[in-house]
Amino acid sequence: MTLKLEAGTKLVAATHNPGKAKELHALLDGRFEVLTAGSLNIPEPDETETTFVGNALLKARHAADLSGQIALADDSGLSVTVLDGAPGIYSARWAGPEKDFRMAMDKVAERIEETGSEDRSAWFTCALAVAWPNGGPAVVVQGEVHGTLIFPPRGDRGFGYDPIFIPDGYDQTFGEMDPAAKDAMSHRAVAFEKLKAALFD
Ligand code: ITT
Repeated sequence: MTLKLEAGTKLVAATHNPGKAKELHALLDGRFEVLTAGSLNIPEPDETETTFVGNALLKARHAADLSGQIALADDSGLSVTVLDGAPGIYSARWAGPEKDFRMAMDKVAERIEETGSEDRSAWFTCALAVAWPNGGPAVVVQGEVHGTLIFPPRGDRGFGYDPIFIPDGYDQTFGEMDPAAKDAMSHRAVAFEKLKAALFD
């Protein structure tokens, strides 16, 4: 069986994060009729899996089954080398219920300081899953972008941990960069290219 997403297909973007939703809309680029999880009153599921891929699939299946439509979900996060990959799948949770990313970025800085290491390397991961409703098939891909962390945070564009992350080969943080430049090479863009190749190229 070949899975293909035809242009114009209705697709539920299964995210409650407005920063992500904006980037996913830019990547989907008018190709699909995008419905949002919020407008369909789809609640946020508990992210009980232990990997980005597992949580992306869980979120896509949840939204597809509740909406009866094909759903696209994103699970992503920042991993710090000297913190053994933390916060990783807990990236959103480090910001607490208030979603306070200034606090989360301070926590990353403190934890790195505590190690005594000079290593500031880190990477973002994005898993994207597309699931068909009613226990139908699913496709999941993953992309990464590597870079260096800088403190204090710089720039007010983007979302989440963007102001402390400088991708390799650039001198601005994701928080300072033009959003189109981020969308051309981010972990989300890399994952999206793989999804396109699998489902709609
Ligand atoms: P949904 O599950 O509703 O999509 P969420 O924010 O809970 O929203 P995740 O569980 O995937 O999503 O958490 C990912 C967190 O990692 C997110 O809240 C950001 O703080 C961070 N993150 C992911 N991609 C990022 C990016 O491109 N730039 C900055 N931070 C990012």
